[in-house]
Amino acid sequence: MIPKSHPRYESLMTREKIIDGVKRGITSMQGLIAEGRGEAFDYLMGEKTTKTALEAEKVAASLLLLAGRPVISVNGNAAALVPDELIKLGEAVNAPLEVNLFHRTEGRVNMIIEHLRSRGARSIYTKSDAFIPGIEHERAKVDSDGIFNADVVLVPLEDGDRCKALADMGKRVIAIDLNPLSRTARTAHITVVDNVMRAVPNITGFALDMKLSEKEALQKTVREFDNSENLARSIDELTAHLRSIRK
Ligand code: PTJ
Repeated sequence: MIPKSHPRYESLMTREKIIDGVKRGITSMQGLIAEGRGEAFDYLMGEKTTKTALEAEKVAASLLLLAGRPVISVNGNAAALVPDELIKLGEAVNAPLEVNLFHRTEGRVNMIIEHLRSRGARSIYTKSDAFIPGIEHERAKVDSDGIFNADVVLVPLEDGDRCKALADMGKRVIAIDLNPLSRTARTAHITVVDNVMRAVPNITGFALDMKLSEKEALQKTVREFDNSENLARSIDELTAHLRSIRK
């Protein structure tokens, strides 16, 4: 039992969720390592949503609202950490979910689909009848109506090569990744440098607020966003946070 009064309660609870995901067969063993890396970056950032991340979250919501065929990709870590939040986001922006795994087994794909359905997900792409060109591992397998056909794909925390392959297919990619230096962060069109636990509800909040906004206003928000600049500012925020502790 972790007491709520513990100063790092949220972080420790996140860890418990990932461990639970591994025990249930939803999350891969490698997911534990990914979580550790994420935790380290979150710690360096001060375990809070920065101003820069909040800006990216607003742009992400705008792009999802503008999309014609948005899809939210779900891996083993996202399924363990934010299943309900991803379902809510999907409903807010009309984006079905699709399970897409790096360490893919059919068993784990089906278990995650069942997990999402049991939490209330109604719209999930479940076929694996198409391949993302340029990817030689199992992550290439996608649904021809889902990720393969999407114009905007949200990829919460992952390794980098699929992000580039999706961008090469002409899709707009939104990544959530606490590591502003990662390949995913540098390849995505919009990178949210924030913990997926905070990022997904924030994007949903923006989407609900902006749902009735004019298309032109959303387009302007997306057009004015510069991902490289945003990533550079994330690194500035990280170093500023470290300097503030050093004083
Ligand atoms: O379920 P699978 O088989 O698809 O595998 C999923 C993982 C995440 C294991 C796989 O994609 C992988 O190995 O990813 P990487 O290369 O470890 O990258 C994960 C990235 O996510 C790293 O840059 C971490 O910093 C970041 N990350 C980890 N936890 C979080 C996070 N970003 C946001 N929120 C987190 N909670």
